[in-house]
Amino acid sequence: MREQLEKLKTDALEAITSACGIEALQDVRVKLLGRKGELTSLMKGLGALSAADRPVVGQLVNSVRDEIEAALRSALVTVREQAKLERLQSERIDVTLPGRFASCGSRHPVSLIIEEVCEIFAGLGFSVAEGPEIEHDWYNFEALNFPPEHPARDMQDTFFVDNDLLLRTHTSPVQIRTMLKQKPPLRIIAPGTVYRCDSDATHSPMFHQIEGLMVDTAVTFGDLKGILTVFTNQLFGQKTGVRLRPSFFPFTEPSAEVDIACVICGGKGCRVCKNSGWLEILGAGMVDPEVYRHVNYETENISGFAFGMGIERIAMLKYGINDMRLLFENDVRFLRQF
Ligand code: 2NL
Repeated sequence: MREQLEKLKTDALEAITSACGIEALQDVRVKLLGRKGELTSLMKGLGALSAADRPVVGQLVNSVRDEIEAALRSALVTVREQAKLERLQSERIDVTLPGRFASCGSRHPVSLIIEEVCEIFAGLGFSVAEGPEIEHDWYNFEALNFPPEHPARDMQDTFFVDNDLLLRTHTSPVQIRTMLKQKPPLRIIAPGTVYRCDSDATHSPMFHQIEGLMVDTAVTFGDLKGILTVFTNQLFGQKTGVRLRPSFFPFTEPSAEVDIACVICGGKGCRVCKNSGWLEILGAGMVDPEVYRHVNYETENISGFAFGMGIERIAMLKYGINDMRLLFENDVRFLRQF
C-alpha cells in the first residue's frame, strides 16, 4: 500500500504539472480527491489493514493528500496568473497613439457682430424686427420714396424675381412693414441678409445689414447723434471719436454719414482710412415725411430718425480682417479664430 501511495503521488504531481488550464486542473482534482477518486478509494482500503499499520499508513495518506492539495493550489495560482497575463496582452492599448478629436464649431464673425449690435441697441430700448428676403417693389423702393427712375431700381443693381418681386436690397422694408402694423412710439432694429447685383473684390452679391428706426413725438437730430455716439463708443471703445457729415438718401432729410476715428491708426492716417483718419461706418438721417405718408402716420406730431450699416465692413474693422472674401469662404481655419 505504501508503494501504491508513492506511485499515486508521483503520478498525481506529474498530472498536475502537465495539466494546462483551470478546467484540466479541476479534472485532476476530481480524479484524485473526488468521491470516487483514486486517493479516496485508497483511504477506503485502510479498514483492511492491521491495527498496527493503520495509523502509520493513515498518516502517510494524509500527507500525500496534503501534498497533492498544495500542488493543486499552487498550480491553480500559476494558471490564473498566466490567464491574466494573456488577457492583458490581448487587451493592450497604445496610449501614445494620438486621440480622436471632436472638432467644435464656432460663431461666424458676421453673426457675432449682429449679436453684439442687437445687444447694444437692446440696452437703448430697441427691439429686433425681421421680415422676408423676397420683397415687393413697393416695400423695398416705393414706400421709401425712391423715384421711379432711381438707378438703384435698375436691373443692373437689383435681383428681380419677376416684374414686382425682388431680393431685398436693404432691410428697410422690415421697418416699413413694422410701421404699417404698429403706431409710434417705435424703437426697432432690423438685422438681416440683403442682395445686390454687384460682385468684385470689395462687393458680395449677398451681404448683411442692420438698420434702426426710432419714431416718437419729439425725436431730434440731437437724439440721433446721441444714440449713435453711445452705440459707436460701446462697439469700438469709449474714446472713439465720432463725426457726422452731410449726405443724401431718398428716405431721410436731413441725412448724414457717420464716421469714427480710424480704429487702425487712431486718426493719424493710414492705408485703411486712406490717410483721412476717419472710417465711414453708418448712414443715417431724420425720416422723410414722405415715408410716413406711405405708412399712414400723422406727420404733424411725430418725428424720428433711421440709420443703416453694413455688417461685413464693421466685422472687418473690428476684427482686423483685410479681405471681405474670407467672410464667405467658410474656411474653418479662419472661422475658428473668432
Ligand atoms: C447705409 C444707410 C440708411 C436708413 C438706412 C431708413 C429706413 C426707413 C426710413 C428711413 Cl423705413 N430710413 N433707413 C436711413 C438712413 C440710412 O442706411 O449706408 N446703409 C448701409
